Amino acid sequence: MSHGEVDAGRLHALAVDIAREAGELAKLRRSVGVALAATKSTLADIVTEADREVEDLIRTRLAAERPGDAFLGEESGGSAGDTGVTWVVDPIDGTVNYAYGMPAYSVSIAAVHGSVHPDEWEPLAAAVSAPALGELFSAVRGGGAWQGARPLRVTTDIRAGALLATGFGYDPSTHDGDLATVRTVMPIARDLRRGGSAALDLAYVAAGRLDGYFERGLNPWDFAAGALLVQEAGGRVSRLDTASPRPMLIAGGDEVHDRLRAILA
Ligand code: LIP
Repeated sequence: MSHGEVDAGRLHALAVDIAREAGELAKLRRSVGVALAATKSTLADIVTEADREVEDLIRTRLAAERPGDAFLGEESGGSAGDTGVTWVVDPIDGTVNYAYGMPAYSVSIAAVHGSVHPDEWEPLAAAVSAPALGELFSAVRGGGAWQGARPLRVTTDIRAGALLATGFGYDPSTHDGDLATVRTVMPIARDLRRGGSAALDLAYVAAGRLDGYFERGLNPWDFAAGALLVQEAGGRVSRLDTASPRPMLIAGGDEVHDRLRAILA
């Protein structure tokens, strides 16, 4: 036992089980048509009825299995607990992809210990389910990262340049600055991908399908699970410019991580 007598292995098994069930619900709702529930920070920042229903399923399952844990979800906010464990949840990451019928969306569930601040929490377990793609990625602190039964490992050879992913926020006024950031990073890149789900981008870094990832302005629920996947796959994740309203997240194997930090810090 570690982290205040919390069994990370049991949290991992629970995260995987709930992410799988929540992913199937998201896929079912997508198959019958998606209803827009509301817009948030901008007209482009949408929430669907499925986002809310999936988060409710996750929250209900966790309350039943782990009643004393805290919760922080993208759609329903936070609730306190008394066990030291907080579940950080994005019910459908890649919501715009989901609304348009594109398969690159994911259910992201992480269990952290101690603080709910990303620079202070201790990640314990993670699950990222991509139901439309038939894949589930998971990790347990100190126990490795997996896609199904396949162990994950970040890449190390970037002699041809790094295959990088990034993303852009919902506020159009930030796009010029983010595109300028892309321009500064391209000299180390072989190419760039923009998948639309931070959790899935980070899972792909962990799986060696991307060499690295960088993005400004993510919310804790976007990266809580994916960051542990990368770390348990031998990579590194850092938050830069944390005093700004849009901190920068970078992830990759050692060389890519350090080269992104040198450019973006
Ligand atoms: C999304 C992130 C993505 C980012 C989008 C959005 P959401 O999260 O996963 O990387 O580029 O702007 O923040 O809103 O789909 O949960």
